[in-house]
Parts: sequence; structure tokens; C-alpha cells
Amino acid sequence: MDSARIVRTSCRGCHGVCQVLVHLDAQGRVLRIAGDPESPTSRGFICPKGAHAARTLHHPERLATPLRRVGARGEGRFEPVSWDEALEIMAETFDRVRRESGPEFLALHQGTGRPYTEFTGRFIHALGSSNFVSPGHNCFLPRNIASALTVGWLPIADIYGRGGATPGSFLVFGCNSMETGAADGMCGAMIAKALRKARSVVVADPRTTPTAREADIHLRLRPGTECALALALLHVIVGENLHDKAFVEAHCNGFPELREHLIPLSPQWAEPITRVPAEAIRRAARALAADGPCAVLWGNGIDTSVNAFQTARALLSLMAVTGSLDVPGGMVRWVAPAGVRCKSPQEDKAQLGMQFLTPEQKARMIGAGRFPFGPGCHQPTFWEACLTGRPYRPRALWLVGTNPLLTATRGDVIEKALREHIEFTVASDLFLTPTAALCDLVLPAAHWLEQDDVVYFHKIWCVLARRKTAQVGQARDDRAVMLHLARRLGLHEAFPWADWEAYLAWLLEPSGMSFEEFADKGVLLGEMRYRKHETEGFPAPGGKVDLASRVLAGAGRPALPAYVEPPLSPVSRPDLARDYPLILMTGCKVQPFFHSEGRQIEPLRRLRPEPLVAVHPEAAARSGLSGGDAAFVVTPHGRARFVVALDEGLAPDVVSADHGWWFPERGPLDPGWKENNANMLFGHEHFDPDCGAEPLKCGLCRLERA
Ligand SMILES: Nc1nc2c(c(=O)[nH]1)N[C@H]1C(S)=C(S)[C@@H](COP(=O)(O)OP(=O)(O)OC[C@H]3O[C@@H](n4cnc5c(=O)[nH]c(N)nc54)[C@H](O)[C@@H]3O)O[C@H]1N2
Ligand SMILES: Nc1nc2c(c(=O)[nH]1)N[C@H]1C(S)=C(S)[C@@H](COP(=O)(O)OP(=O)(O)OC[C@H]3O[C@@H](n4cnc5c(=O)[nH]c(N)nc54)[C@H](O)[C@@H]3O)O[C@H]1N2
Ligand code: SF4
Ligand SMILES: [Mo]
Repeated sequence: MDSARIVRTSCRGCHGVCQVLVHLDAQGRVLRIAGDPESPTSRGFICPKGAHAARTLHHPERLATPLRRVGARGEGRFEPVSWDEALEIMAETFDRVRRESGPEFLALHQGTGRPYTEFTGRFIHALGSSNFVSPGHNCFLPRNIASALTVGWLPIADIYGRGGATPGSFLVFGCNSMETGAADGMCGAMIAKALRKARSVVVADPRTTPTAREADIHLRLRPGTECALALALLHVIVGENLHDKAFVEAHCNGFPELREHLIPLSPQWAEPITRVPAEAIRRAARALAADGPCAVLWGNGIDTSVNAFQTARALLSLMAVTGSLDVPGGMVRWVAPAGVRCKSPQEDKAQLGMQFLTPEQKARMIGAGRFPFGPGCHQPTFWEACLTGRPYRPRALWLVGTNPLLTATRGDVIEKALREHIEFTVASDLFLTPTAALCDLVLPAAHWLEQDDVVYFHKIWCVLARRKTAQVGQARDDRAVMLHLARRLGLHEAFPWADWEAYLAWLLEPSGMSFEEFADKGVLLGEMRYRKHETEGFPAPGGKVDLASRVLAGAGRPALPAYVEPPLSPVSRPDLARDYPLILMTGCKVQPFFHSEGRQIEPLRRLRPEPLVAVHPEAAARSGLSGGDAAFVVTPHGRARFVVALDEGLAPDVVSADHGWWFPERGPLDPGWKENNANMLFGHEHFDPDCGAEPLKCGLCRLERA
């Protein structure tokens, strides 16, 4: 297999930072994709999603042209149209809705953070609508917003140790990217490497993940009680005087209040709540403090909870009092490479184009004010409004890279809204997903192998180059489409760039590099500096780490992190627990798939052929089930079918079900998206009061033989 050419680029099969080598034949077809051993961010690592990316690129069912619906909604009949026609329809409709009803009747709903995020918020905000919808309330953004309010920037585990030291202790708290590949801009393999060097590794996870199995201490908590655990860890660190006094004195506001607040929140208090022995909490806290600087790896395990925001605040306090913020081997603040217009996380608001909204337009957002620290328009509130028309019903919706029938809760509400209630719907995707199949217009999006890009989305370590190596059909980069539409709709101030190439050139302009020169370099690293607070302070309210937050208090929320029992638990709802005795976690990520993606990619599907529910053998036996049996997971909201996978690493009353399942092989008319849909097992009743997160990893259920 001689390759004619090897292109160095970076993968976007997930949120990772893996640099890869794409081997092409003389005709320019992809022969093989391998990890790049010289990459400072991934050091040769590649996961199956990256290695098989060309299967997605060339998949026979990939969308190749824009499609316009010709039959009734959901009938699956489409005809190809040209890009010119598709863009004309969109521009005309968006303009008409904006003039007739007002810009808020336009909405944009994106999926997880992907390259399009650079323009999605900016586009809809520049139009004058604040209805920018995403899964961000359940993912990453609560941690981001809590960080901005507490520290002023997003702390990142210093796993590369660019200051000469990797973390001495790790607290892995509801994060499993070491197994799944990558998340939040961190390469799982590089984290695993740093974990092996640490003196102490503490894993807080209800499942016995491979990382938990190898950890020094595994705190196998009851799902949804992580805030209580974090507070008890803090209680020990502060109560036993293990905290960094000099740092706290110089750089924190509200420490005396925090100390006072923690007095009753002892390991003995936390033990019956979390089911973690008090002694294990004490040992963990002492190890984290003694072996620090302490790096925290946090993830969806804390996001998908009604305590998401408060847990993030508690963990930020832990980073602060252990003196781990912005020290080598601690939780560091990114230094962007000089000469590239890649903005820092603090400038996200500007990047999202918030400045283009008037206060009145902000107030017209669906669900405005419902969650004081929620990111953008709250996804479940948005879909309910589409159904009920309260406070109003959007008329035109653009779905960019999202499959909410499967990845959001209440797919039934979303289906009805798309079928019956929204006048004009557009989906941009690589495939005709169950969601796209209900839309009026479908746009073929470019795969990462089809993109030239300056990659800085997560703003963590580096800026990477992505190089276009292929073009299939008429697929287009989402951002090029947005640029084009923005110009047609007169959004020149927000989108001054003539085209995508002009935008990339603008990003690189201060460096004096052309895109080609940049792509040849492949990666730019900033000049890392630590302890920036010693000269600059912390850009949080009050100029120091804000342990007792007046901003939260001002919003009527607890100034100090507080634990709340999950709304659907054996403790809060013993009445329900009689019929639904098991605790349900959903959507722990698996390596072969990215949410609802990848089911049609044969080598990935072989790694996980069917939707699984992990069950402790005792619980399985009590429900009359064995491994490999088909079972329904039943909640008060619905039932979904899974195959039982026995797992002794779980507590006997905890089960964990896959999310995102549909069966592309059955065709677009009946891809089976309702049968195994973990997200239809939840209602729209329970949310984190700060950020609107949903308790997707702590519900109640029972198992029934299917
Ligand atoms: N292969 C692959 N990689 C991905 C993704 C994917 O779908 N597939 N998705 C990407 C996205 S969008 C994201 S946001 C990230 C998410 O990546 P992670 O943050 O790693 O998210 P999860 O795998 O959902 O959950 C992490 C861990 O939290 C644990 N957990 C569950 N409930 C609790 C709890 O109550 N308390 C605590 N402490 N822990 C709990 C779970 O058992 C799990 O091991 O991954 C990204 N990377
Ligand atoms: N029960 C449960 N549900 C969850 C979670 C959980 O833990 N439990 N996790 C949640 C999390 S963390 C997230 S982030 C959401 C993710 O929710 P989504 O982002 O909706 O999920 P995906 O299935 O990854 O992506 C949707 C579509 O994007 C398309 N796509 C991929 N790349 C591109 C691109 O560059 N452009 C365009 N236009 N399309 C593209 C894919 O083909 C796919 O059909 O799911 C959430 N859902
Ligand atoms: S971990 Fe993510 S970025 Fe890395 S190879 Fe896999 S899919 Fe690509
Ligand atoms: Mo996510």
C-alpha cells in the first residue's frame, strides 16, 4: 500500500486534539489514516473513529447535494436542488420571517461544540435573535460559566507539564475521556500518560471504569451525589489545615465563609448520601492535598445533574484552596500563541456576537431569565415552546450538526414540533438522520477531511492546522454557508470576510503567515507562563478567586456550593422507588461512537453492534435476566429496549444505558429511533436551577424482560 502523498492534518472525530497523517494514493483517495508520532498534543495516538474516518467521508449514504422535501413531512421524499436554490430559499425565508414577525422568530440549534460554533451564535445573534439553542446546558458550559464566575478563566489540567512538572495528584471526577478517546479538547491517551506519573490518583465515578480500576482510590459514589462528595473532600482539606494558606490569603475572597460553611459537611455527613465510606473520603482528600498540585478532570458526570453548577463551584474551590491554580502541574490558564486571532475563552461572548443583540432582543429569548447562569436558549424550554406556542413559537429553525430526536430529551415533543409546528426547518448534516428526515431542506455538510481550518475551538493548549484532503459531492463547510447567507442578509458588520479563505487569512494575519505556511507548521503553541495571577490577579468578580460569590447571591442562589438530593432518587422519591428500584445513568460515552453518530460505519458498529444496558449480576438475576438478554428499561416516562451487559463494577442498584441509538441500515423511513432511545426515558420536569442541566445520569427505573 504505497501512498503517493501524506498530508498532516488534525482529526475532528470528537473534541480531541489528535494530529493525524492521511495517506493518499495517486488519485487522491484516502488509503489510511494514522496517528502522528510527532504531534505534541497526541504523540501518535489515534482511536477507531479517527482511523476509520474515510469510511464516513466516502459512505454511500452521505449527503452529496442539498435536498428539498417534496412529500409530506416525515414521508422521506426529497429532490436534489442546487446550492444556489437552497441558499435562495433560506435567505428569502429568513428575511421574510424577520420582517413579518421579528428576528426572534428565527432560531438556530446546533449540536455539540464543533467547528461551526465559531459562526453559529454569531450568525443568529447578528440577525437579532437570541434563540441560539445547543446541548450546552448539559455539557461543558456549566463548568465554563462557573469557572468564569469563580476564577475568571477555565482551568485546564496541566497534563503536558510544559512547566516541567505534571500533576502530582489527580481527581478524576465524572470524566472518562481516557477510555472514550478525548473530550473538551484533551486527548485521553495523553491524560492516561500523565495519570501514570502522578503520586495519587483518585477517581470519583459510580462505574468502575478502567481508570477507576487502576486508581489509588476509587470513590464509587451514588449517581447524582457528587456535590456532597466534593464538599466533604473540601471539609477534610480545610478542616485538617491541609490547604495552601499563602495562596488563600493572597488570592481568595470568601475563605472564612467557606470554612464556616464546610463545618457540618463532613465525611460522616456525606457517607450516607454518597455511599462512600467516610474513611475513604478522608484518605482521598489527604492524598490530593499532600501530593499536589492537584489536577481535576471533570466531565459530563457532573454536568448532567441538578447540581451541575454547584458541583463545578465546589471543585473550583478545591482547585483554589489546594493552591493548584496556574502552577506547573496544576490547573492552568491557556496562553494563546502570539500572532493568531484566536480568542481566549473570556472573549467568547464577543465571538458569539452577543454585542449585536440589544437588551430588548436578549430579553425576547425563549426562556429568558429561567436559569440565571444558563448558556443561551435552554434546549428543553425551546422545544416545549415550539409545541405550546408559549411565550411564542419560532417560525424558522436551522439545525446545524445536531440530532435532537436522539440526543435531547423528549424526542416525542421534538418530533411533533418538527412535523407540525415550525413553518420552515433546515438541517445541515453529513447524513439524513431521523431529525434531518423531518426537515424541509437538508444541506450536505463537509467532513473534517474536507476542511481547511485554523483549529482553536477549545482554547486549551494550541492552535492546530486542518487541511482539506478530499471533496465528496457538493458538501460545504457550515461556516462557508453561514458566511454566504450572512452577506445575502446584509450582516456585513458581523461577517466582514468575503469568503472562508478570507476569514482564515484574517485569523492568521497578525502572524504574517499565509494559510499554507501555517498548515506546514501544523501546530502553534503559546509561550507558556504560570502564576499569572501574581501580577495580574484573577479576572473574576472582585479580582480574586470568588469562593463566596456575591454574583450568585445577587441572583438569589447560594453564594457557597450547596448539595441538593437528585429529584428522582430512592431518597427523594421512596414512593416511586418501590416500582422503579434501580438508579439509571444514561449516555456514558463509548469509544466507537460519537453520540448518535457512527452506527452506519461498519468497523465501528462491529465494536458495539447493539445498544447495551450495564447491570450488576445481582440486579439482573432479581429481574430474571442474564447477560445478552433483551430488556426494557422502564421509567415513569417510557420504556426503551437494550441488551443486558453484566457489570460487577456497578453498585447492585445502579444501571447504565447507552444513548444515541438508531439503525441507519433500516432506511430513512423507519430507522427505529424511538425503540432504544434512552433520552425518551426522561421528562421535562427537573433542571439544575442555576444552568438548566438535566439529571440524565441519576434517574429511577426498573428492568423488564423484553
Ligand atoms: N468516543 C466518544 N468520545 C466523546 C463523545 C462521544 O459521544 N463518544 N462525546 C464528546 C462529548 S460532547 C462530551 S461532552 C465528552 C463527555 O465525556 P465525559 O465527560 O467523559 O462524559 P461521560 O462519558 O458521559 O461521563 C463520564 C463519567 O462520569 C461518570 N458518572 C456518571 N454519573 C456520575 C455522577 O453522578 N457522579 C460522578 N462523579 N460521575 C458520574 C460516568 O460513569 C462516566 O464514567 O466526550 C466527548 N468525547
Ligand atoms: N442521555 C444522554 N443524552 C446525552 C448525553 C448524555 O450524557 N446522556 N450527552 C449530551 C451531550 S454531552 C451532548 S454534547 C449532546 C450531543 O448532541 P448532538 O450534537 O446532537 O449529537 P451528535 O449525534 O454527535 O451530532 C448530531 C449530528 O451532527 C452531524 N455532524 C457531525 N459533524 C458535523 C459538522 O461538522 N457539521 C454538521 N452540520 N453536522 C455534523 C452528525 O452526522 C450527527 O448526525 O448529546 C447529549 N445527550
Ligand atoms: S480521540 Fe477524537 S480526535 Fe483523537 S483520533 Fe479519536 S476521534 Fe480523532
Ligand atoms: Mo457534550
